[in-house]
Formats: sequence, structure tokens, C-alpha cells
Amino acid sequence: MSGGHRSGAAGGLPQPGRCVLLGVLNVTPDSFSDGGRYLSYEDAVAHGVRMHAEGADLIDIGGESTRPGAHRVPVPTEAERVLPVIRALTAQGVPCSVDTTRSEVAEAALEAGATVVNDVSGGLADPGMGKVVAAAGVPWILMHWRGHSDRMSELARYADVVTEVRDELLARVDAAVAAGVDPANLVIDPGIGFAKRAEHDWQLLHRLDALLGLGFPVLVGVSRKSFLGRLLPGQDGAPRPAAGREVATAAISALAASAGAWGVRVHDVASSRDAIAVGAAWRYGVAGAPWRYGTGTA
Ligand code: PMM
Repeated sequence: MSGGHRSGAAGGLPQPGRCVLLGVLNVTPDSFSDGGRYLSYEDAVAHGVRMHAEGADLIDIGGESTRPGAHRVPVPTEAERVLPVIRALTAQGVPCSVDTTRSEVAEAALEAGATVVNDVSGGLADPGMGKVVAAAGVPWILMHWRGHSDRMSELARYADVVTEVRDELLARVDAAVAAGVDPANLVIDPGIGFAKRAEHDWQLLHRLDALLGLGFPVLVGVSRKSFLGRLLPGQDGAPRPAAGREVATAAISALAASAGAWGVRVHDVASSRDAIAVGAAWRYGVAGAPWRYGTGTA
């Protein structure tokens, strides 16, 4: 890509003076770590309010599981899951993003009060998404993606994962800008665990600077993912179950924030909030200093 539309100033993005926290709220029966827990409207809203109180800047609400092997749900089902929760949370002043690859769902979610679109397909799954986001003038998180969950493991083939992910993300940025989206409203995300094997995930985190150097805010989503389970096997050699991956998740939140990531997407907001505060105090040598994302920004 060009690179001509890079921007340091992000339009409508939350910038709270520290690394942004997106709290995960999956209103699904089958997401890998919280599936089925927040399927009831009351439980979902209460959990969103709780994460907001713990420091989440956005509650990221999804109605379709993206775990490897998952099958798609019909549009009305996805919409019926997320819209009432978005309405209830935004009515209480809790900012929400919608985690969807479908323009119809995104459009309805924005009408219901969501202020950010988080699209794990980076606009690839639905050619109409760019138009909806451009018309609404809201931030759009473009994640690196190669195909739907039922076939993503066969797509995890790379000669040089860092370069390929960077170039494929830049192609999505170009497509978004061509659809009329303000580049200041774009966030990029390496898509940890999506068409990636554990070694790809670690290389992408190790070389996060390759994405940060593009000049767009970067979001990192590792929360409880399987590469962490494989890093931390039990004595029997089996991967650590998802419930035991919280400390590892918080460690990555601190490291990602210190590296200059704009935000992290996590299930447990409190532990990542604390880890990020520690990382920021370390980085600046003082507690509570105002913090800016990006590389080399003081
Ligand atoms: N991961 C999941 C879902 N949505 N969105 C972004 N931007 N980045 C991610 O890494 C990401 C995402 C899968 O995790 P979940 O099933 O626990 O929500």
C-alpha cells in the first residue's frame, strides 16, 4: 500500500491516557472461554456494567462465536443476541463496540448506540461493511483474517508471518479508505489465533513493532487463547485450560501496552488494568503519568 493515508491522530477513538481496555462480552452459547455464560440478557448487561466499572473503555459485544471450527449463525439470531444488550448498556452510559463481520448487524448496532465496529474479518467477509462504517463516521477495528472459522486452520500457512500479516492488513486499510472511511478512524489488529498457529502468534507479538510502525493504533487480542495454554502446560504436558490463562493474559497486556499498543481486548478487565498500570509506571518512571500509544512517543 501507499502509506499516504497514515495518521497519528485517531478520530473518534477512545484515548483515556493509558492503553485502552476492551472488555469481551460474548452473547453466544459456544465462544471458547465465556460461551453460554452471558446468553441471558440480564447476565450480559450486568457483566457489561461490571467490566465498565472495573475500567473497560468499551464493552465489545459479539453474537457469533469465532472459535476455530465454529459454524455461522443466521443474521437475525446474531442481531437478536447483541442489539438489546447494546441498547441497555449504552442507555446506562456504557460505551460499546460491536464485534461482527456483517454490515447489517453493524448498522443496526450503531443505531442501537454502539460507537465502534470491531470486524474480525477486516472488511473481507462483507463487502458492504466499508460503506456502513464510512456513512456512520465511526472507528473501525480491522483484524487480520483469512477465512471463516470452519476453515481457518488450513489457512495458517506463511513463509514470513510478520510481513504477510502486515501486507494483508495494509490491503484492508486501502480497501477501507477506498470505501470512504477516514483513516484516522482505523485500528489494526494482528488477529492472534485466527488462521495462526502458536508459533505465528508469538512471532507477531515479538515483532509488534512491524505493525506499530505503520502509524495506526494497534489492538491486541490474546485473552485466554490457546497459544497461552500451550506455553503453560500442566505436569502431564496437556495445555493449561482457559480458566488458568489469566495471569499470562495480563502479562501480555502490560507488555503490549509498554510496546505502544493502543488497546487490548480482554475477558478479565481488572487484572489487565492493573498490569497496564504497572507497565506504564515502569515505562515513565512515575505512577499515573499520561500515556500515548505508538512507538517512540515518549
Ligand atoms: N478475538 C476474538 C474475537 N474478536 N476481535 C479482535 N479485534 N481481536 C481479536 O483478537 C478477537 C476479536 C476471539 O476471542 P473470544 O472468542 O474470546 O471473543
